Amino acid sequence: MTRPLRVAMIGYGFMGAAHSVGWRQAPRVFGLPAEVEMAVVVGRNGKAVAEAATQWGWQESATDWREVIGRDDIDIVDIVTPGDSHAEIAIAALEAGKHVIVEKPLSNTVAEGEAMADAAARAAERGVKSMVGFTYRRVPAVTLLRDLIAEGKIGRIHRVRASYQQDWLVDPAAPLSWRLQKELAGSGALGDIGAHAIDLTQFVTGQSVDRVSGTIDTIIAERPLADGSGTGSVTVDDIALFTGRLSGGALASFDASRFATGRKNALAIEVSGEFGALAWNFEDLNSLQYYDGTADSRAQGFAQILVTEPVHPYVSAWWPAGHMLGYEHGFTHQVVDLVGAIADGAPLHSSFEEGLGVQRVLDAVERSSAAESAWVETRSAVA
Ligand code: SOE
Repeated sequence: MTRPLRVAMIGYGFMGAAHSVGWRQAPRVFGLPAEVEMAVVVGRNGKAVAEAATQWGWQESATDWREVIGRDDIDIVDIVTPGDSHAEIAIAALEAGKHVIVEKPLSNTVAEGEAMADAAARAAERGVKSMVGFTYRRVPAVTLLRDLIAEGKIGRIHRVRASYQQDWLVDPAAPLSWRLQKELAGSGALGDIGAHAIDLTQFVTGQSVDRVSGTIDTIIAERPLADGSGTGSVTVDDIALFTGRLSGGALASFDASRFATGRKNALAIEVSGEFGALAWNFEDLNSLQYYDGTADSRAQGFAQILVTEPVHPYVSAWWPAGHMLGYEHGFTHQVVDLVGAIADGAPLHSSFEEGLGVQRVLDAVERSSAAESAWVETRSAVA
């Protein structure tokens, strides 16, 4: 029998916790084609990473990712560090022959993303798999939404509305975390959560966002440093608004904000087509709204499909029909798909190439905003 696939996770913040849940649950709940072992978690602070290892069930902890990547007993490298180290770690891991999963967004810049996609393509020739953690694709209702569009249920796509709203930066006392520094995070709301809205749009429609026009804004430019030693500059956007033209011709609008007062994690997408529409939002993540424009006109209206049945994607491995899933299940499904691709050669989506595509859209939005070419003075007035 072949030995288990042994995983090293680099990083151990919020996403480290979420990925750990995925690695722990997937082999227990799904019949995976290979055994998986949570071998080692890596971080710079030895004491803190050792505690994380104990809490989440990793066999050991380490402080030097290069040494871990060089180990023969490691098969998969899971990267959950801030974006500034994604390219270096992922390329080194791929060149060492390790399968790689990296948190979104793929990289901080298009140039890094291109180097990563090149490294992934070269590694793929040797059977090495790579994946970007666009987890929301793997929410059963989102996968179903994609499947129904692909089957033609709503016909030609006319319009997409994608929005991701959070409010954790409304408080001026919120400290200057790494997510607010361009050199660490790449961008702000745009890349952190707008990337999900772009990815979902491209995933469910099967179309690329080919052109954009956008505006980004920073509302609070100076924030307290986490260690209390003063303040520092916010160098990323707080809000990103943009429109996009899809490869099939339809218009899409995108709205990403970490200043949406009262909205905690409101990711939503609605796709309007010639025969109907489909809508999903994270706050009701087991439901898919479906409007069938071909139904008897007296009985038309958005219907709620509860995506909790064994016929639905990923669901049959979990609970009896009708029992709900949550945020963490997407991370488990991500592991199921990656291990399936490694062990059985099952097709894998959210490739580095797709991650690079999202990166190109993020970059285009920033360039569009800097150019301000879309602004037209209106001479409107209010009383
Ligand atoms: C922070 O805004 C964040 O954790 C994102 O980075 C994640 O991708 C999203 O799932 C939740 O919000």
